[in-house]
Amino acid sequence: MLRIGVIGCGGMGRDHIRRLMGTIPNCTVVGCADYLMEVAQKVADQYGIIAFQTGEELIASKDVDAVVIASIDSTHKHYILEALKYEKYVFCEKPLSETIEDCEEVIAAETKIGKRLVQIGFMRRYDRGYAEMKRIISSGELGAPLIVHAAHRNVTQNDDYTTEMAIANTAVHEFDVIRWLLEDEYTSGQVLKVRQSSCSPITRFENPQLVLLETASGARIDVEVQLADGYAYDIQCQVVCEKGTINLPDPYAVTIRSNATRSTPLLKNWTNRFIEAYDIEFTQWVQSVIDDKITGPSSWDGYAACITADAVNRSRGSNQFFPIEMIAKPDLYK
Ligand code: ISE
Repeated sequence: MLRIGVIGCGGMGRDHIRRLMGTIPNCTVVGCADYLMEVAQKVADQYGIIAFQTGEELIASKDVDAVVIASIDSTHKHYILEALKYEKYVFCEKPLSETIEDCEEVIAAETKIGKRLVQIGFMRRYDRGYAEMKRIISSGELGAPLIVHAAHRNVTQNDDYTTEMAIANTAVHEFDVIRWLLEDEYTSGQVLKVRQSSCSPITRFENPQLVLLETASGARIDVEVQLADGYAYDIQCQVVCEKGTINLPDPYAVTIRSNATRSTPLLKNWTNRFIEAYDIEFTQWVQSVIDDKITGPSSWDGYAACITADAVNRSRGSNQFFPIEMIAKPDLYK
């Protein structure tokens, strides 16, 4: 039984506690922490677990074998480094961090230990649709991938969401999953301003935005990012290869025939859209920690996504591609 501590008791943290306690084999959650102590206490009471006073205390506890971080993005680096101090396995929700320097610090700390201890929560890699797309691309049966068209549409976002977060917290999923699908690295990127949607709270963030990326092999990618699309949580991805195209399937949905109309409902949030992916992701993570060899998305992958988001965000307003230049890849991640 792997004993897990969860830092961050917001929507994602609570969903992970539910999953780790109810669905995922060979593990249990022993405690949680949140910067709002009363929130941590409420969740702890619900599950009969310990509410730690702080994330640091949770990480240091002898009762905690491995740590899950689902707190706000700006705290990720700190808690990862803290977990690395104790050489504990740590699963951190994406993004690894908001800054390149933070990512490099995590990479330096992990390579110093000389063992992969960090996994980043890029759950889309565990989605059956994306996994099948990767299998087809890697098989080479459709030839080389040339172009990717992707759309990441949210119904709504929190009050504190910003234009930059649409890239660093939302489109970061596409940055990871497309790089993984294509097995290619980005060389440059930019974001374009688009006619603004009346569904957006315009004063808060730009919506939509259009991201363009180039890869080392010359593939081109466009990602439409919407934070307030006015209809559903909708994730689309099409990879155009030399001999055919591959499309991400929509999630399972029943067909309703009524009122002279045939319809299929769409989902409203990511926790439902990727529920199976999260389950597979955590099942594999727990097993890999027990086996003492993690294989999921690494700090390096978190860094690659972050450096891409950084270049894209810096390009805003310039109408130019900004270079994406990574440091040399440490052996640990090869
Ligand atoms: C959120 O943090 C996620 O990870 C979701 O998958 C994404 O769709 C959303 O935009 C993010 O805020």
